[in-house]
Amino acid sequence: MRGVIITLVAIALIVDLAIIAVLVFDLQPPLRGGATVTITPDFEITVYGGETNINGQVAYAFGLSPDNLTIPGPTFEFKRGDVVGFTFVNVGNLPHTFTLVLRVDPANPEIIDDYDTGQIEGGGQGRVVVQFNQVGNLNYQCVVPGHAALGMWGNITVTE
Ligand SMILES: [Cu+2]
Repeated sequence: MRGVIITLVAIALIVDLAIIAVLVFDLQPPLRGGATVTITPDFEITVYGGETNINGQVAYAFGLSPDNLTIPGPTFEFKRGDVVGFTFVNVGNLPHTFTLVLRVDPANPEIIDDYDTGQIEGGGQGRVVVQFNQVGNLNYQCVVPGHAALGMWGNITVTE
């Protein structure tokens, strides 16, 4: 009997944590492109990213043009409800990602839902479509370990 109760408490905790995770940033629906896209973006943004040189230093960064990558990357400001299609173009040679995260963490990023291009090879492109349903601040980064520490991250703000 005690085992059953402990199991039920554990299940209840897991359910609670899952609900909290959804409420932390309610981004719907988790779209990846292709046949799964069911809504049309209000905005299309092309984000470039890869290895570059900033002030003579090797840097990994994002930008709005291939020859202007910055640390941090461009700040995006949206209104609640905006549907945004991000196309990520890897202008570097190494694999990189464009990924929405709760906060920048080069080693253990907390990826929001499924908003992650996955690793895109040099010269390749990935896509993420997001509806921003909640006011708040979040980040994007490359989730290849260590890349955010070299500069591959940026801010997203959602206002009412
Ligand atoms: Cu990267």
